[in-house]
Amino acid sequence: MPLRQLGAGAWYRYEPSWLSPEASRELQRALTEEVPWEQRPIRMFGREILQPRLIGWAGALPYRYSGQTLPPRAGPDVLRRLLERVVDEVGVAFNHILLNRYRDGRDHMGRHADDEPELGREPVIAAVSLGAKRRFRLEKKGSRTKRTQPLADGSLLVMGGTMQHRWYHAVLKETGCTAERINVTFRLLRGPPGTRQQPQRQ
Ligand SMILES: O=C(O)CCC(=O)C(=O)O
Repeated sequence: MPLRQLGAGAWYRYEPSWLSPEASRELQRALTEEVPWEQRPIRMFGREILQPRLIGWAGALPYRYSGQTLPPRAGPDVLRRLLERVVDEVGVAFNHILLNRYRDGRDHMGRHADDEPELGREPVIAAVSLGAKRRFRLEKKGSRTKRTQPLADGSLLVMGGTMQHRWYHAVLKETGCTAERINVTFRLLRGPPGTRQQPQRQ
């Protein structure tokens, strides 16, 4: 998979056609039907707001982000099969799946980094995109440097190294986008919320 180095140990890999158009369409259909989608509240700047998208998840450990905790939940078989493929491709034993469903271009995701301690020091995070192509914005922390990576239908994105410590990411609003998109994100949780990786021995 093509590798993009962003400096200071931050990198991502992006494969635009990881799934065929037919496989992607079928997966999007199955996930739309089989995942229990919710619009959940999160805490932002001390206020509770509804997330501007629907979410679903699967994993044996709770996952906490933006002031909400997703309890352990089993996923449908279709997700388990996708997890196996992504684990094979990336070589990381992912154990948590978060799904984001953008109903149209008004649904979006604000700037953030996946830097919860239970993800470890340099987490590898993989994401499969299904449906509408959306713009993924990368912003270097403490700088004006920005990059935009369009995420195509059937693509696989893998972020790693210092990416979560040095860069934010976001999914931008796009007026004019009327189609749905599902993002399926794979993480390796090292324990329940707050778990810290043990320091490495010299
Ligand atoms: O929808 C996307 O591609 C981004 C998902 C994301 O940033 C996240 O789950 O943390």
